[in-house]
Amino acid sequence: MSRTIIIGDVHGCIRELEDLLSYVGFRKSDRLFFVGDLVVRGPKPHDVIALARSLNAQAVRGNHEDRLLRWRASRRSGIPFKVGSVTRRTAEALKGRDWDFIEAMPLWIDLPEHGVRIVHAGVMPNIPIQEQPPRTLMYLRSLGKNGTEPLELRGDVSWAQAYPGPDHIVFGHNAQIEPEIAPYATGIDTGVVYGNRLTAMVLMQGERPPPPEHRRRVLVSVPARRAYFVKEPRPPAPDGTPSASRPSPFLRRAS
Ligand SMILES: [Mn+2]
Repeated sequence: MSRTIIIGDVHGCIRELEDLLSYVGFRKSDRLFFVGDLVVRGPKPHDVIALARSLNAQAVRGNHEDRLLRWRASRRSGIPFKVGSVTRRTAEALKGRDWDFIEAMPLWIDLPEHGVRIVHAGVMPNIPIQEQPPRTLMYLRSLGKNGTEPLELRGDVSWAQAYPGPDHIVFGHNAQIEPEIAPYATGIDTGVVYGNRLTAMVLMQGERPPPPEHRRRVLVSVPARRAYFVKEPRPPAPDGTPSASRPSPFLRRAS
């Protein structure tokens, strides 16, 4: 029987991806999907894309793939687009076929058999998917202004908790220690690149994600072998306001 396996943000962590595929007993008959951010920050961008390609996986576009593509476009057009050394190192490690794969990544993937829609970051509740700005789908983290404004920072209002369905959204981007479980959404970025875990949702043929109290039944994860990237707290904005109202759970502890 064919299963559907949706994997959280890999960020170049090839060994943990192999660990997870082996842990779930991945077979050729399974269908494999990724929530985006396959690369950048972790050690092996080319190996991750090559493995995804060889397993006929499909992936939605994450903010890191977006930045890689914008960087490459800028090199071709001559219009400057700044990226940091981490993104640049990944860009230089990618080969031609890796770029083809990244370029083909859509903004969302629908799996009607499971009532699931995969996006990288999230959606604005109550707006049809075709009307969501691409930037929202790749960068959204929380909601501002009484739930009407998309925010790219960690805020106090979760779009996932506010999202009313009916499609079940499986997403990444907002790395947490534990998967984020909402009535009609599941966040599966558990920060493998920061040394936490790599998580997947595994659905049997025709299975829909169970209600929140049973959601864990379809989630599996493997531990990171190490931390590959240390997240620094962002400096405050020039006017002195904090850059986010809630810090990332993966900020380096003050020593
Ligand atoms: Mn992301």
